[in-house]
Amino acid sequence: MRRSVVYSIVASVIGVPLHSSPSQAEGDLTKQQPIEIRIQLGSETDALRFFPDTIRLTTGRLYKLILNNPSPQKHYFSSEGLSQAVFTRKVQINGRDGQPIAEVKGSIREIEVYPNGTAEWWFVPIKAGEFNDLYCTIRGHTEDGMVGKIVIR
Ligand SMILES: [Cu+2]
Repeated sequence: MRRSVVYSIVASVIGVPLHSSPSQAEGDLTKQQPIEIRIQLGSETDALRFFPDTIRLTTGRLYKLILNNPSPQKHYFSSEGLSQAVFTRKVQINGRDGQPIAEVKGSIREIEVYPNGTAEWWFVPIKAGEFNDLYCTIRGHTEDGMVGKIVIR
């Protein structure tokens, strides 16, 4: 009996995992250094805009979308198209001192950011597309121009 076979049997008996979990797989795209993109939701003077309002991404790269709200009111970052085109690694919520206070895992479609708040959306785009459905879902904000476009190549 070869040593690896013996190890397999012993490992299965004593419950040692033979393989690392999928999230630690070799070649895992989410282990790249993230490309940071800062997006402002609104402004200090309460402009109802995303800055910038066009976001360009490339498939297969890890991004850290830093969503910051410097305005006096809350805003949403919502795009069904983007949510369907990316694999989310996590959303990280930071406290006022910039230190992380929570991480959210799983599919994300919409993020609400409160005044002076920041959330980081870490994801890998997995399919190309052009999405004109970025908007803030608060009543009146879309109509006033709080919309944007996401281009994935
Ligand atoms: Cu808004």
